[in-house]
Amino acid sequence: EDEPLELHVEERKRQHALAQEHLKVEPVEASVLRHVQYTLARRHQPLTAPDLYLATALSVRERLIERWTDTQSYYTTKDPKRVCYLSLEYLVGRCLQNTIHNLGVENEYTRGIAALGYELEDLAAEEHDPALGNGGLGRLASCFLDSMATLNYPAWGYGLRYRYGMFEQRIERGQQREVPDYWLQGHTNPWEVQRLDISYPVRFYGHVHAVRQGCNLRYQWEGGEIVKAQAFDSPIPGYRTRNTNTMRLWSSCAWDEFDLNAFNAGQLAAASEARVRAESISAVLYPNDHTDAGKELRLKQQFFFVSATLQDVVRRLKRSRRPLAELPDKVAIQLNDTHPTIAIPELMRIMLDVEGLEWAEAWSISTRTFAYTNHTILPEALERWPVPLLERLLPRHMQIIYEINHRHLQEVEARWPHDTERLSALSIIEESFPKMVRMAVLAIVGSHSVNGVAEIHTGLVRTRLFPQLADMWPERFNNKTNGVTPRRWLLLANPSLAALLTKWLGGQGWVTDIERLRILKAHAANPDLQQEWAASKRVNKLRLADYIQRHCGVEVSADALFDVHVKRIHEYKRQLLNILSIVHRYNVIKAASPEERAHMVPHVKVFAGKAAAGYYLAKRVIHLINSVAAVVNGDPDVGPLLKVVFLANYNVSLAEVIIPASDISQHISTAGMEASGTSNMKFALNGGLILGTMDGANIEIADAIGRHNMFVFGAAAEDTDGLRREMAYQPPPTDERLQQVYSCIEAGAFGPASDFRAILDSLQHGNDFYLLAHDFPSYLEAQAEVDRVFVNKADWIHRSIVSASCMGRFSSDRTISEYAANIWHLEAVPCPE
Ligand code: B1H
Repeated sequence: EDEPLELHVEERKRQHALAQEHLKVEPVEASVLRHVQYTLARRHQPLTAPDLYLATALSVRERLIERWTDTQSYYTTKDPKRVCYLSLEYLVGRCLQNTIHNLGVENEYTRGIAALGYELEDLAAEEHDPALGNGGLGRLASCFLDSMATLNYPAWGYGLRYRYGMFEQRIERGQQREVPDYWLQGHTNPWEVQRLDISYPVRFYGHVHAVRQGCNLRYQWEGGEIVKAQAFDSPIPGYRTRNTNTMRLWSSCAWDEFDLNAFNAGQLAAASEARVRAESISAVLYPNDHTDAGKELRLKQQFFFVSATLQDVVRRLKRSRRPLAELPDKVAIQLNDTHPTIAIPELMRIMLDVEGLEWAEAWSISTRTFAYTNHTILPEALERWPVPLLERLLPRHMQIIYEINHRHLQEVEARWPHDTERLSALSIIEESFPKMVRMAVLAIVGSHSVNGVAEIHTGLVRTRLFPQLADMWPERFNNKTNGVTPRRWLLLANPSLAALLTKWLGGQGWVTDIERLRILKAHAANPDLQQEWAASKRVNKLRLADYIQRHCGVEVSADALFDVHVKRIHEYKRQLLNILSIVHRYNVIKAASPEERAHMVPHVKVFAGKAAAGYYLAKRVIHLINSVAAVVNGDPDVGPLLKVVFLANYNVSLAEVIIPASDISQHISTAGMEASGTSNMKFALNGGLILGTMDGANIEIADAIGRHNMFVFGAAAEDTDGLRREMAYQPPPTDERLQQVYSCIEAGAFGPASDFRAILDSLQHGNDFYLLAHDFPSYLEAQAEVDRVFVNKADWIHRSIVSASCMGRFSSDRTISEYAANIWHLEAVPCPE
């Protein structure tokens, strides 16, 4: 990237040819063994899987790096418009097989590794799965990076390199225990390069100093504490294209010069304290999905990564000798939720205080550069920072936010004179005690685009969350329905289905064009296809059954219906509704005659997901699931008719095992609360059917695959408010079956009732905000329908084929093309081979 523009093209071509030559003469085995010998320095020891994994990764990395450096210098030469995706979370997943597939060297590597006596798949499992994110929002960022590279967009992913990622979840005595995930320890990470030459100072605290310049005042932010942001780059290879983009993650450390002063003054203790404080900024990921804890360190993380990123962006613009006025023509910055919103006042500060631009021009540049994605309307997730905290930590930014707000409210006043209600609704500052900065309002005021992540969600953002802002700037609001990458979620995760698709669709074209799956729809009734389809599903179910056996010690049959509910544990996602219905199913089985039992569909209920460490009710739900599992699985009277398992430590690599194996997956959020959901797309793409509510992307999936191919139940989003009011006014009687479930738990059927008191209270004496009791009867009906269809194998497979074949719209390639065309105004820049 940093190669001078005038690099000799001829010389580069010669180097390239030499490297090609070199690659040709060195087969996989030799390259891997070279790394074992000379990089790992293990000549005389026997080959172990961890060593061989690392050597293989290093071998693959060499081929990757060549494409990467070529792409970066090609971008430098072409100097096209770029997009910078700013995200506090990335859930990358393991890299080895993804890289091998994208580079198209899977045959070579499979054979080479086999010759060394190992299976590539087993080596791949040695890789630690980096978990630098919470859930859907972080995984979406990684799917987007994959699509941007595959579609040849010049794109950068910027984020934080947490030393501790998402905690490792262990289940002990049925309960969650959090273990720190020190993912960098004990091995080198072959998928990143530390850029010692790329680092920036980031300031905190201090004061603002005003200086007179002619008849103007200029402001200068001074003093305080300076921390160093150090770049770590990871290559993001596109699928079967030379383009390889960069994910740049910042790591915090002490600023040496700053440190040295303290050292010289003999203040060693102070210096080492400063070092610890500096390093703490990128130390841990906050594991609070959907709750804004308002912690100072979190704000420091946000500003730290944003400041380093903007310095990087501005430096690159200047290096191409362009004025800041051209920024919006050269860079689009996408804010992944409000987490990086402090970038808006920071860019303003740079332009006003450092570059000397006037407000009007700076503001115009800024708003044309930024775009904001909203991912939730849950009030507890909407970020608000106390004004006193901002004044202390980022004094100049607070001033700028006040100025932005002042000008913004003047505009409001001009359009709607004397409308105080509107003024306070539209204000960036909430007049509470203490005053708060509403980051979402700041993000919308300071951007040219605000998008939701599914049709229904965008509608709710417009009408419920920010009606006055949508009124003011209707053209700013738009929808970009989420998508998932077919590379990781089909090609890699489901080799048997991938092989089937390649065979039936006449080649691998579907990997970058999953609309092609639609061709299969016409063949959904073809017995050959059906038979192969079922065989593929069975392979995946056996793989999951084996995992369950090894990790839970529970034997499950691949003939049973695999019913999966995996995602973060949250009240609105209603894992509780599911486990209550399982208790009901257990009651029904216990009461059934042998004759009735013979007609029942055996179920394997699979749960997985993490609860935020401080989320008490979510942790009780995990406990309840495990307690029910222990009783049900140990009841000889139930046998294979019902098994319940909770798989610990849900993450990307576990998802890759679970998703292809599902017959049914549950996406049963209270309507109106799940912005989109993305695993629903992954499941359907892998031939699983959906049991769900009319929420998030489920609605669009139902449209695409046909509503009769989905099992739908529950209240509609537009009815939830009314229902809550009615229930508060006149509580309806509880469904008898649900009442019986409560009684079983109360009676201690699953351990001391006191363990589940809080859960029962939330349902019986709370206001049933999440509408569990309301939706329970229709949920059971939908489940009965699932069982009826499942016994008709041909019908089931038909639905499975039709729904997978209609999922073309839910590729992140489609989503990214829409962002590029409508928000970023970006063109593809394919790097020549
Ligand atoms: C989503 C979050 C989120 N929405 C705050 N919001 C966080 C909010 O650490 N925090 O403070 C972390 C995450 N995550 C999810 O985004 C939605 O719930 C899903 O429905 C959606 O599919 C996903 C991607 O758009």
